[in-house]
This record gives sequence, structure tokens and C-alpha cells, in this order.
Amino acid sequence: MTDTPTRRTPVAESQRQHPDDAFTFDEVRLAARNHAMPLEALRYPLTPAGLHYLLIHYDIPDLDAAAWRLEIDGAVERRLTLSLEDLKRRPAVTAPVTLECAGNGRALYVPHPVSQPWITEGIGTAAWTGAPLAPILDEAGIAPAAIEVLFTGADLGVEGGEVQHYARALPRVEALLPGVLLAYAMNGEPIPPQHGFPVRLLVPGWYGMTHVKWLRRITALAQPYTGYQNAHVYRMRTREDDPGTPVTRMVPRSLMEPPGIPDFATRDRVVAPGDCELRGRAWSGWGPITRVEVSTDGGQHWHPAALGDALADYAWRPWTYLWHAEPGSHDLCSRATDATGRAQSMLAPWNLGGYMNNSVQHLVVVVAAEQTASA
Ligand SMILES: Nc1nc2c(c(=O)[nH]1)N[C@H]1C(S)=C(S)[C@@H](COP(=O)(O)O)O[C@H]1N2
Ligand SMILES: [Mo]
Repeated sequence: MTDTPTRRTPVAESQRQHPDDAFTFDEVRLAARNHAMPLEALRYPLTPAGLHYLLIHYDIPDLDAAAWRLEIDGAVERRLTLSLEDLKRRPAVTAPVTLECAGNGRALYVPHPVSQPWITEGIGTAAWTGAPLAPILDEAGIAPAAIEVLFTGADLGVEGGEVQHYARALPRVEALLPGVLLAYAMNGEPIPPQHGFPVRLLVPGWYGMTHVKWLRRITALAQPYTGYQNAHVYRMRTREDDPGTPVTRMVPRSLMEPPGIPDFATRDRVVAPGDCELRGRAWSGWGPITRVEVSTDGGQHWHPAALGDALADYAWRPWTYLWHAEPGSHDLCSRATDATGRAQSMLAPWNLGGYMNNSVQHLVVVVAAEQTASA
């Protein structure tokens, strides 16, 4: 390895082999537990629950819906204890929300930070139904002095040598935004065990770690939270002794549904010659997607893609581009820009945790000389 952190070269994923940057058995085991969304599932506006990506730090806790209670405490006038029925009796909101793990793209950084080794598919979009959080905090009488709100899950494990429940704090203003939900349904069904049954937090626009699953306590804090998941991880930094800055909302990203057919082992793809509609989806946690461009030559030339309607404010927006596929090898890319002017990078800057890698995806495909592939 070199002293200067670099990134994997933008070539087909099957070609990303760096003998000096091998993945360990622990990483393979993490990858097997925490699966990605297969890219062909970009075809679904709402990701079926079984295809949505999954990230679980410890074990899935064994929770009984009837016995489950949510405690609301800390800097509030009245502590509240809510059952699942109490939550379901409140006015419900359903919102399609795109979730992306902050570590999506981690395996493409060189050297790769050791954790869940996502390539590009730590994503999914589901319709989440639940009770808005702000009126509940209002009923509890959240103190004016409360500057953060801490969300604690029922799952317990060890991380950084510390025994802990998975817990994350949010700034008060973010926790009180109207879109924030205590969700109890995913795509119209009770949330499956792996996605946070019976109740999880939903903070539209924020990276995955924010949406605390198996929620059991909400605590208003008059002091900044210093727990592990806020103070030690999910921070952008390049050195261990740098406190860094917190990872918050999702930066713009787009992905392409891979055209053609794959090879089983290498995932190398073959596409039939002729007209080929390239399709994908783009999202940002900062504002609506306003532009997607496509390149068929590895990012040298860009062409505007046609945009469809986003499902909702914080859900991905579909795009299409008609490509006339000529025989040969082509490096297909897409690049998204949002209403704030934030855009996808060609190569996102390396960082210790391997977060926020919104580097442009490269899909290298071979267009066959004749109609041999049933693309
Ligand atoms: N309680 C709890 N909540 C959690 C996690 C966890 O391990 N425990 N993982 C977080 C991370 S890092 C991500 S990316 C998302 C993943 O949500 P999903 O598995 O429903 O896609 O959940 C977040 N919420
Ligand atoms: Mo994550």
C-alpha cells in the first residue's frame, strides 16, 4: 500500500483486483449477513422488502409486538410510554423514502476501510408508514434546552470494545422536521424482523445509520451526545486523531440497471447491438434531483438523460437514456445533480470510515458483433 490514500481505478467491478488490498474472512461474513440490493431491482419504484439492502450491526433482537413499549424521557415535561397500538391510533403518514448506507461504495476506496464491504448497492426505497414524531415530542413537552434527541434500539452488541445498544442522536431541529416518522409498516406490511420490527425511526434524506431500528427509547438531551455511533463512527476524517465532521444527509448519487446479460463468476456483461434503453434511478438527501447525465465512454462525454417523476420528496427519481449500442467495449456511467447544485463526483475523496462514496458507477459492457445476447 502507498502512503497516499488512493481510490480504485474506474474500471469494471470484476477488474477491481488489488492483490495488496485483499478482503478478509470477517468482511466476507459481514457481506453475507448484510446483503445489497441486486442492481436489476432498480426496475422497481418501491423495492420489495426482500430485495432492500440490509445492515445490522449486532443481532436481530427478538421482540414481541404486544409487550413492546417505547419510552420517551430525558429533557421533557412528561415522560411517555407508548405501545404499538398507541402509535397506530395516531394519524398515520405513508412516505416512499430512499435509504442508503453511509458506507455504500466502501469496497471501492483504496485502501478499503475494513467494515461492511459495499460496492454500489447498499440502497433501497420502501413506502414507510408510521406516526410523525414531532407531535409526540410536543405532547411530551420537549424542553427548550433540549438540543439533541437520542434514539436507542433494542439490539445489543460490542463495538470499539464497548458494550452498547445501537443508539444515534439527531439535532433537535432535524428530529422535529415534519417528515420524521416512527414507522411500523414497510410497503404496507408489518416491518420484517431484519428491518426493525416492530418500530423504527425514519429521517428522510439522511444516510442509513440515522434510521434506528427496533426503537425502544427516545431521550431529549440538553447536552451533546457523546456515544459511540455519533462521536467515534459516521464521521468524515482522514486521520485517527482528527475528530472530523458528522455524516448527515445523502449526497447525490445515480445508479444504472445493468443492461444485457452477466457472466456468473465475473459479472462481465454482454449486450446486443442496436438500440438499448439505459435506465436507472437517482437521489439526494439535500434536494430534488434536477439533472442526470449519461456517458458511454467512461465519463469523457456526457449526454442528458430523460427524467421521470420522483415518487416523493425523499425518494429516488427514475431516468432513461436511449443508447445506440455499437459493437465493442463500452464504459457506461451516469452522473446526478440536485437542486442545491451538489453533484456526483468522478472520484469521491478517500476517508477512514469509507463513507459517502458517491463516485460515478462504471458499468463496462461488451456489445456483441451480432444479435447473440438476448438483451
Ligand atoms: N438498532 C439499529 N438500527 C440500525 C442499525 C443497527 O444495526 N441497529 N443499522 C443502521 C444502519 S448502519 C443502516 S445503513 C440502516 C439499514 O437499514 P435497513 O437494514 O432497513 O436497510 O439501519 C440503521 N439502523
Ligand atoms: Mo449503514
